[in-house]
Amino acid sequence: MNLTDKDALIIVDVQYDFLPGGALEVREGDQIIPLINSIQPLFSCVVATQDWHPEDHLSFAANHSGKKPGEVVDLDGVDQILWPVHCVQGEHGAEFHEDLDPSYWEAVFQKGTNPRVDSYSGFFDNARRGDTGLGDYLKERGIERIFVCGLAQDYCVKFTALDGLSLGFETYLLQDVTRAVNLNPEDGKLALEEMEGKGVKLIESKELID
Ligand code: VGL
Ligand code: ZN
Repeated sequence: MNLTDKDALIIVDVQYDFLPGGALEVREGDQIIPLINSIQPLFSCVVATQDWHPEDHLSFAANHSGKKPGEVVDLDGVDQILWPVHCVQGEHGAEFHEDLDPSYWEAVFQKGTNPRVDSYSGFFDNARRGDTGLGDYLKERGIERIFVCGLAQDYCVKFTALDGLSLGFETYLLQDVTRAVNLNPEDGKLALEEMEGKGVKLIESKELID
């Protein structure tokens, strides 16, 4: 595949809380780190997203009395799955893994900062009321194709890819450079099917070099 300066790599939420041992761990999440480091130099534009919640965030089960992670509540008309407390601003769990090389990153887009609405996508919050600026950033940079990788395949990676598509970017998912949280065992597989059905192209990282 011939990469040009119109291509961007988007690294989604490779933070301690989504890695093995973290508050919202993704199995094998750490296995993607060396792959990310090996593909970053192939791109002239690399950006990262960071889940970055205030401690009173309403996606946390702990902030709803009597609720447990996995239960669903209504937040201003939007269904919200409740999560364990994770990626709290300034805490270790919110930091990027130290083995990930940030030297290629042009910018980091933080999301999930409004306590009343969650934000899976790196572009918009789940109510589509707030915008992180990532879409305009990439458009101003002349980007036409985006390559998405990171965590978790069935939440933030999926929503980032689908929003990228809706903004008109030709969108690729790096299938081997993501892992699913799989609250339900099939969620990762269903996410891949949904992305592919909507027009995201599924590729393997080795295809970037061929
Ligand atoms: C994520 C659940 C809650 C993710 C973030 O990065 O996929 N999932 N917050
Ligand atoms: Zn979150």
